[in-house]
Amino acid sequence: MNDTIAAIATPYGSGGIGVIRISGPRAFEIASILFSKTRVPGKYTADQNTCVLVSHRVTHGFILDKTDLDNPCVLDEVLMIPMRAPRSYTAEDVVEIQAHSGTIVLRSILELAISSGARLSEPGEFTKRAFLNQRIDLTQAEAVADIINARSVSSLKFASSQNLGELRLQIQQLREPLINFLSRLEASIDFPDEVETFEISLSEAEQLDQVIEKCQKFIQQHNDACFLRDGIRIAIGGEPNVGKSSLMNRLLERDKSIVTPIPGTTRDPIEEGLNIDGIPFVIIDTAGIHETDDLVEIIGIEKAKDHIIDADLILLMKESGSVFSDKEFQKMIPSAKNQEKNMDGNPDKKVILVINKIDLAQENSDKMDLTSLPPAYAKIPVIEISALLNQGIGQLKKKIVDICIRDLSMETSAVIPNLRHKKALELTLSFLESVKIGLARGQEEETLAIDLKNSIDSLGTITGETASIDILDTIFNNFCIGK
Ligand SMILES: Nc1nc2c(ncn2[C@@H]2O[C@H](COP(=O)(O)OP(=O)(O)OP(=O)(O)O)[C@@H](O)[C@H]2O)c(=O)[nH]1
Ligand SMILES: [Mg+2]
Repeated sequence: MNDTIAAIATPYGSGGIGVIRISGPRAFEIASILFSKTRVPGKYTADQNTCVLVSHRVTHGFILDKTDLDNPCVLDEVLMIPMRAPRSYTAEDVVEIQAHSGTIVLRSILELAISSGARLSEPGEFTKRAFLNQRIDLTQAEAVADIINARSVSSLKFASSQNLGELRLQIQQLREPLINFLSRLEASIDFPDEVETFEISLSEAEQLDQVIEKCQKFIQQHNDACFLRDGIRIAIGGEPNVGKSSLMNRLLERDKSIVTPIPGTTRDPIEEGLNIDGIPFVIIDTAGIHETDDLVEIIGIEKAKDHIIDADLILLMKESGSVFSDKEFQKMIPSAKNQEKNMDGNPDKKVILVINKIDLAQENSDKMDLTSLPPAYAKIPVIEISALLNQGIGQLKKKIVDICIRDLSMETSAVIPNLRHKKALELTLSFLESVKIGLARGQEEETLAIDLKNSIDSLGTITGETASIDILDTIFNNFCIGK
């Protein structure tokens, strides 16, 4: 923390602008060694340049390589943005140099900064410094990584609200009543003569229940949001040749899966990311499910069934005019027990029946009567399409979004804990449950105090107040260099 770090903050490669970031006590000094307001080297001394670097004022100038003092040369024309502590990203003195973006030019400027006294930063070190200088908490630092890695507008919105400190605030609100409760408990341990047998007050009991409830809600929100972070998994399943691969290609708007008139074309499951209305999905084309002796197909069918069980949404495909039976439905949507688990006990909830090849039905003028489907199919939404003629695909996409979003209970402004937060919340819950059981059984105050303290500490690991070095390393090592 006492040294000055530097890194290229923008991606490698050619581009309009590339940024070099310098942070630490010598940032201004190092920047002014490299910088000159004039392209005529030597006209300005380093001292004069130091005066030029006024905090939070963009300054135009040139980066000079003065390795050969008699013959200094201009490396690039740049804009310099000096920011005095604590009004910077790291809360230290920071200088950002906006140069032209090219691997060689940026590396050369970085090397100059390093030879002038800076050290190449570790991954995530700028953000780590912002955290250690208490400008941001751990949830905000993690949100920075989430913003960079966001794969959809909705995950970006969640990350941004976390970046503004919303989760930190809510975790602090959970810790507060627990800390108050603990101090009263400790007082009764420390001054047994003054405090009679400890009893939890009505409001403390209520607050404890509220904290437990809130932790449970956070965990639920994490589970819901996994959909949005990792993509909602949609498996396309059905008998061979019904047009599953054709539908996959239509949804992706490109030819990803092989389509042929030969039944059994798709063997291995084929996965691809897809964005509909800013929501990330992962779509999986699977082998056609049917009875077969072909060993390769059998393996493919097993994989297909696994994907169908794991999927958040199943597009069950049938050909227009084909026969529908409950028995076949059970075969296509295997392991009803697992499905019930996936679908909150309602197996009809996340299947869309996709009737394909309606172009053929129209030709034969024998459109299906969808009102008399057997019971297993009766409750699920039906969309008719022609994958070949690209008909009904927009309607299907709309249905997919409706069904998936309907199930997400949270609002877009909700605070979403990540997996690390979720584990800490689960630990907090287990300690709080022990406190509750202990209170009910009239356990000694010392034991209650230990459980309560542990619950407070585990909440503290979320914001970083009680996070260990290991946790910090794991988080910041996942960042890129320059962030
Ligand atoms: N007329 C018509 N033909 C279609 C339609 N959709 C797909 N097909 C044709 O049906 C045949 C099978 O299509 P695929 O997409 O390969 O079917 P699949 O379900 O992936 O087949 P498998 O991988 O073998 O299980 C191909 O010849 C497609 O051109 C459609 O909407 N109308
Ligand atoms: Mg196929």
